Amino acid sequence: SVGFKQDVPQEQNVFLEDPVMVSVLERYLPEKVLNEISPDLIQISDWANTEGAVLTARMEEDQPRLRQYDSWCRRVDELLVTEAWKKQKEIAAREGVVAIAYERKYGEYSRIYQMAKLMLWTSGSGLYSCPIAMTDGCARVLELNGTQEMKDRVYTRLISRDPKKFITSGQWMTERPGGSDVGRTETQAVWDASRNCWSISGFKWFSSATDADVTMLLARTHDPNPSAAPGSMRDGSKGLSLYLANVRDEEGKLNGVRIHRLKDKVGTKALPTAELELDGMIAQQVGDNYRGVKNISAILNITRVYCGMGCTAAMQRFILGVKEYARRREVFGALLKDQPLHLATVANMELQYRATSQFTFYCIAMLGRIESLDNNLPQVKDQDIPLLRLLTPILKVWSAKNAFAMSQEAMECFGGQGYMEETGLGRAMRDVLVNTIWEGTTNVLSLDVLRVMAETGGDALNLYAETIRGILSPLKDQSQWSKSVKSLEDCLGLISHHFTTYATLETRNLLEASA
Ligand code: MFK
Ligand code: FAD
Repeated sequence: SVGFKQDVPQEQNVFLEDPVMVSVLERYLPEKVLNEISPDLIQISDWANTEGAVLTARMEEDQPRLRQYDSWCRRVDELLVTEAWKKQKEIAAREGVVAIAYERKYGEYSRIYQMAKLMLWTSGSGLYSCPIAMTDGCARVLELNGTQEMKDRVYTRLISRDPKKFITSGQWMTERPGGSDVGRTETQAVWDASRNCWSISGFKWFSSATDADVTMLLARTHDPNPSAAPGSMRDGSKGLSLYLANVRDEEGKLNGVRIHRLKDKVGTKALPTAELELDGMIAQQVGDNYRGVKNISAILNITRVYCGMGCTAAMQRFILGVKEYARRREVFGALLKDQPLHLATVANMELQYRATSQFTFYCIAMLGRIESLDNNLPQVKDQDIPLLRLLTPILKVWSAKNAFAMSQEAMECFGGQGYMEETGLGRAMRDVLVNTIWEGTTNVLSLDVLRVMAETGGDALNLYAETIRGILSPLKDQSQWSKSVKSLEDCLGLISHHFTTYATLETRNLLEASA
């Protein structure tokens, strides 16, 4: 057709095009490590734009389906996922997206390397980042609390780079009476002496990775003591234990699971999220009896950092896309990039992205140091544990709200085209939105922050104040700072101020470097 044709925004190698990411990595990684991992970060960014983009499009077009009955009306509950989804599993193994964190080749820096790679991989992963997050969390639980048998049989495969060995894990917590309030769990675990295992029955209301090989799940434990009255259980969350189960047996038959139905979701369409009925699922207990919530919290604390990483990755794509379009779209006689008001909008988005990426990697660096504690490396700081415990729920909440707000700004920056499905912004907006809900909603995580404050008698907050002393001049006097924090809003406001200050300092450094 004749007439105007818009100069098309081009895909970019995100790692090479984003000075913010490089600068954040420079802050946390020794030069030698950054030099060594950079080629891998460049190649994964290229992959996300090429094979990753093709696979993601296929996964979106051909969404998971459930074939519940065969032609003879026998219940089969066959979950049908695309070849593209299966291929993602293979790629995840080969690229070591879980393995890097556990091989610990770079000691405390391994987590930073892994999360940087995940950030660049995630846009091409078509939501496979979700099972990867849960797999990583499961690996951490088994590393901390698994028996040697669980480590040999399961853990080694969760962290394998061999696609033939690599397995993924689910995380089944949410039930119909309560997702936030898991103390209302109805699912029960009964000791089966004849099979020397636990037998689990109940109903799990959300299972994101229904094609996972194994799963971690919570269930209310029947008192295994032979002298206990049959069926005796404890109420609330103090009656729950953590279990590990194979989802299918070696022939692919479901292990006491019926797939009730697949969820019809607002976004994350490529992800096979299902409702599951459990009837005699064979499982092993992980960690102590009745410590289920505490034991599964190691997964929550990993997957919540993944949410931070995933939101940062989405924001990175939004800002790079918006800037690329602003270089090509002309309005009222000037490119968008030269229109002051548009520039102000983009600058604000850029600051949000920078602050979020600073915050995310600040937490990831701590996670890496804590995990290297297992190897007794000397550089671990004791303060990291309470600090990360305090900051993880805040990161999750803050990044999720920021990323969704930014998805709206990004859409608007593309004008009417932004609202078209073909630009992918609608999908990105729907997908990023879920981060406000899964792995804990905003208010539930706000209460988690208060839980940490109560449990540590304010020590975690004081540690934080100490850590940022000197960065924020008005807050130099720690005692004053602690006094000024009277509410959760104050706490969030100050943390936001801290990372926005980091982002501003970083902007100054970048400007000086480019001058
Ligand atoms: C790219 C991103 C991909 C991400 C993929 C995600 C896929 C989606 C998967 C899901 O959504 S899985 C379901 C996620 N579900 C949640 O996040 C549940 C949200 N609800 C909460 O977090 C509640 O606060 C909680 C379930 C923990 C409340 O349980 P309780 O038992 O009523 O709380 P309680 O009694 O305060 O805590 C029990 C113990 O756990 C306490 O320790 P003690 O018994 O020793 O005192 C707490 O300190 C401890 N605890 C709770 N949260 C903790 C924790 N410990 C460490 N870290 C935490 N986060
Ligand atoms: P509720 O807990 O009923 O929350 C409803 C509202 O009440 C929320 O606004 C919440 O903030 C508020 N609220 C709750 N408690 C309080 C309180 N004390 N004070 C103030 N407000 C409160 N779960 C899994 O276990 N495994 C999965 O794989 C999984 N995958 C998911 C995939 C998707 C796409 C989605 C959307 C969810 C998934 N979930 C999964 C479930 C998710 O973790 C829960 O939906 C979430 O934790 C909230 O629980 P709920 O749905 O029961 O809501």
